[in-house]
Amino acid sequence: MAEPAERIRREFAPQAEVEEAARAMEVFAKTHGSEGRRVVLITSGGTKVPLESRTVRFLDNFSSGRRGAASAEYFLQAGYAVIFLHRHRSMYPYSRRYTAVNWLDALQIVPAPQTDSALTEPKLKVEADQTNLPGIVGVLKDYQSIKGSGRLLPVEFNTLSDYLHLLLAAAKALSPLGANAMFYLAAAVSDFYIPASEMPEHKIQSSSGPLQITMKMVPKMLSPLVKDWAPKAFVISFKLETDPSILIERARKALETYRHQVVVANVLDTRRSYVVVVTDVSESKLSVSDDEETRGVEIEHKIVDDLTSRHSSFIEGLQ
Ligand code: 9Z3
Repeated sequence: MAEPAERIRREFAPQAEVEEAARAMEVFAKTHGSEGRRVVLITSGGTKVPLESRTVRFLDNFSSGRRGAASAEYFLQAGYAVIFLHRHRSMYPYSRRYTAVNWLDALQIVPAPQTDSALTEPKLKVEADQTNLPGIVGVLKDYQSIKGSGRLLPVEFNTLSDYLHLLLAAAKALSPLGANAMFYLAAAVSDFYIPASEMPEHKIQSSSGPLQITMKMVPKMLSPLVKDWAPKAFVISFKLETDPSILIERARKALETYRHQVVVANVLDTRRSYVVVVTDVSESKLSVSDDEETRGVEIEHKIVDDLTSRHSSFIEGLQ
């Protein structure tokens, strides 16, 4: 295994049950691979970078995980098997539509039909008020059908360190699938971290005055992923900027540096309605109009449609 993998093992202590998740991903990839199904690894959500070993404070970022969770639904709809590598408590496929709902307002206690003798306590059941949960019947049906199909494997990370270990494990699991594997790297991963050896053990004291920290660069995973870990896979990274004027140039730079297939470029403020799909030879703008938005069209649907067809061409050796 190439040097970056060694560095991850040496410098980042995982907290999650990485080995168990690694085994689950391997079995999942084997099962779906042997049935000829395409498998996509979606990464989603932000990462948490601790400032102390007994962590009180950490550095986080804005990502809600909506892009990843919505995309997972559309990949599942397109027939893919999905490993959903997501930040703990970030948005989740299907349930993401109800993150703003207070469930206690949406549920009611009602009497249940009595089957036993009159001596037992009256039975109660809980009913959902659908006005507070728009579309719940359809969403629940989709969720249950996908769950039953075994095509969705959720894997959670919390810290940057967990993420790095799990991405490496996922790449190993998917590599045997060759071009049938897709990596859809939508997580907003920290570029900076403090190595365990340089981290204070205890809570940093404010009595010591203003805080100055120096952070190291996180190893770029895309490079070994494309070159060594899963060299035949179809790899998509996301490029996020706040300044639209440098977006495409940065996306092109990433393609040149890592030599993968696609960069989906987006700007923080407009990311829900506009992205550019950038390849070596093309730039395709995808957008959601106001009218489409009111009809519930999501940009992720368009991104996934675009990428699944590019993936087909890639498998056929055309891209
Ligand atoms: C993205 O650009 C995603 O589209 C968003 C989605 C994180 C903006 P939300 O989770 O937002 O739906 O709220 N992801 C990649 C962001 C990133 O950090 N990319 C790195 C970079 O731009 C390269 S891998 O340098």
